Amino acid sequence: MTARLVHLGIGAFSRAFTVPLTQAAGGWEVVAFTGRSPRIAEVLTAQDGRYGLVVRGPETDAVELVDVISRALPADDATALDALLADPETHVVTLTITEKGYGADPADPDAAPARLARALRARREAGTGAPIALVSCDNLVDNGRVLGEAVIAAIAAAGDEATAAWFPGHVDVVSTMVDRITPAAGVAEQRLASAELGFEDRATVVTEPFWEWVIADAFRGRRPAWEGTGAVLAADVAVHEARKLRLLNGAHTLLATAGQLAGHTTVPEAVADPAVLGAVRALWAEASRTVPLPAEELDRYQDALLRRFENVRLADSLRRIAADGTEKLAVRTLPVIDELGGPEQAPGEVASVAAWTRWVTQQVRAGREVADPRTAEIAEAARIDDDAERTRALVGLIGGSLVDRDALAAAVLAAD
Ligand code: CS2
Repeated sequence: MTARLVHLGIGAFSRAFTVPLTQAAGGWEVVAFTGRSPRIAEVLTAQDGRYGLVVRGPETDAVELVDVISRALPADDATALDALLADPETHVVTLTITEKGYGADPADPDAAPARLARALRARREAGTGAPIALVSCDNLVDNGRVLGEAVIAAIAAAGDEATAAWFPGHVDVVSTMVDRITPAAGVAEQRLASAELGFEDRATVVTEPFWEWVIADAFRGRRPAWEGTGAVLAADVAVHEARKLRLLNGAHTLLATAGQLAGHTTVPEAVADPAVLGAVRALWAEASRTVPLPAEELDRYQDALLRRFENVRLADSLRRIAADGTEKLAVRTLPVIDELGGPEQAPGEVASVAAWTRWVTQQVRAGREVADPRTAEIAEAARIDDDAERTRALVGLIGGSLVDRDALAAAVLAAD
């Protein structure tokens, strides 16, 4: 019998990554819930959950059919989520809810942690004994722990002591490191997939051939045999998360703003610019010192990253990556500055913060909205005339508690 996996946050990334890998593992169906916008549920439902995955290499495209989604539902269908989690055939919930999804108010009934808290209550009340695993697939270090804390906080906010007591015996929270670059797909990719697959595909995703998934080996219940597809089950995911977040994502965040300031629009254009590439290399040299892996392995990883960034056919957009800077700098950049002993010891990382402050200022002053959970505060801060005051205000909006903000603002000003 087919086992069931529920996914929360069915955006392009999960359609290019966790969903096709779950299909490849075999024997599972996926029920997908959207993020805040219900649109993709309508699109997927209209095409029976099927869509095309365009795998775009440096020279050729391959189109794969993904047809493992049995139902696609809007995030606010709480009745469906509760019923699905109460069902013993549901063993796994994967999540791609982005960094901001984890910081949501635990009492916000529309946010993923509170939705899960309620659905877990339904599972407990139904007397479903089978363990269930909540698997975070977002770009955060220790994402399983962060997810577990967010859900437990939501259970507490609901005053649900019975589910809080039941949780440790029935729910596993699992960390994973996820990696597959997935730019936004356009009409050209939809046409390509539609022609190959023989139906009008409006949910096409485009991605690179490379992918890497390291999953904590922490399931008491059933799970797809992802290791059969090439995913790695590991005792320790943290070191891989640090490697990927600080080197790949850290460089992306720098490229996104420094690249746009230098007049580029895509990742391959930005890394072809020697000045921008020099800044990436400086950031990598610092970040590498904080990742406990052999130097040769980190060197090889950087070379491989560069090859991926250079894929001109993928042409990942810098504007897409520049979104949510206050959340991304908090997990990709500030921890390195902190671990190296402060801004003075990490000029390459400080340059990324400086590029972000300059880029948001430029955007706001050109009348463009910066996509970020703190967009209104960014707009207000970016309009401050005094350089020192503006820098302090902007740096103060970056999330997390690491790194003294006055020292960081001073270093950013000195870097300008
Ligand atoms: C990017 C990521 O949007 C971003 O901030 O850095 O989406 C990146 O492409 C993925 O993490 C690659 O695995």
